[in-house]
Amino acid sequence: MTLISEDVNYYAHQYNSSDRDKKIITILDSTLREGEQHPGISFTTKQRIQIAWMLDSFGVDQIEISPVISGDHLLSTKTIIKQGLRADILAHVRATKSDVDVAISCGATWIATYMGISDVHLSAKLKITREEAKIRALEVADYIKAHGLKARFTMEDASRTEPEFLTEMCREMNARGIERISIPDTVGIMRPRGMFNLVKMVYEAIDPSRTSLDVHCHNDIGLALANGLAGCEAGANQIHTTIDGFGERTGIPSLAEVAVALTLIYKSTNRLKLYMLKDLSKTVSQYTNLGIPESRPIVGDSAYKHKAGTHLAAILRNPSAYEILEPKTVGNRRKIVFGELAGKNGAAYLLSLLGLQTDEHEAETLARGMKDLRMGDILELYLDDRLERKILNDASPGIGRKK
Ligand code: HCA
Ligand code: CU
Repeated sequence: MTLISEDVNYYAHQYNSSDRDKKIITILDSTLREGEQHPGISFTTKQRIQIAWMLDSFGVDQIEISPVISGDHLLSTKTIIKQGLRADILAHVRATKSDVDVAISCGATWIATYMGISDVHLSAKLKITREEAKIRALEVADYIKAHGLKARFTMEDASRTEPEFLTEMCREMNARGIERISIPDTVGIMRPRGMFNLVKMVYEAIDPSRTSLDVHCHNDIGLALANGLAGCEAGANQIHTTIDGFGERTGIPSLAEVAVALTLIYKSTNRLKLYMLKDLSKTVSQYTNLGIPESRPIVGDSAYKHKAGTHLAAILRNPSAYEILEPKTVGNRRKIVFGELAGKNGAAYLLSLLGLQTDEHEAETLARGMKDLRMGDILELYLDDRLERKILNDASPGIGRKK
């Protein structure tokens, strides 16, 4: 059977079932809370406000910040709440009445409380029994609801919690009309199928019309993004991110990867301004001084560089041969790398940029010369405007691209 489509990624989308399971999945960004838990990161109040504005304008649905860390965080939380952004601002605090009071004093309308409910968290951290934990959690939930506020409850260390206890806690929260429950893989131990099973179990235990599920996955083995997306396939409708994936230890999924995955391969309808992704990453890297690894997907400098001769030959005709999206749609740029791997087509392009008339023989000589120099990569170039324009006209920009 031959399926005919204009979209070069058509068959990939068929394998992914992207057209079948389209559903709206929103993003909560936790750069200001989880992100600041990354070693070496501490924003100023002014930086936090700027990041919140940028995230809001980018289009995330919720932004999380903790007011209880310091006086400075308290001030940031109050000020960000006052900005009247479109995104909900969630004050993230421990599940205690005194922490909730701090969140309320900030003017928060959304409060996210968390409690470690696995046996190891109950014994090593809270030093209470499951029964005591349940009483405390429900008291706090009732307390928030008595104030007429919206609430999320995080079942911290959910992936290592006894399933009966986890589902019982979720059912109780559900019955109290808690708007959202977060199911985190706090230690990053899950594989995608495991995260799917965990979220599905919770989803089936509650009435999802009363309570929606968030997934929050840590990246200790590098599976955070895959696990988070698996959780969304199982019933969660919101995924947690931070800009560049910073967070406790090795962090959580990056905003850029999640935003592109949701848009391109999950076909989730959204209003995200993907072209801001590179700038968001640059802004945060200026504030953290941690830099952006050049190989980082979407926002890294090498994300859309092409080097091998066979790749260059194709890219110069139609970049879709080796790109899944037009780099400008995520605020990045395409570059080609000239050096010993460039080959005849790369060499011919270089000669044409220099305004030199070329025949095949000259291009081959230059390609051989570059190989014999053994100098590795000699230069990197953006495609010239004329060719970029031609490519943009030939292959439609952005997400759906022509063959
Ligand atoms: C933490 C724990 C947390 C909470 C996640 C959430 C986790 O550092 O306080 O509230 O959704 O990973 O379990 O980040
Ligand atoms: Cu976390």
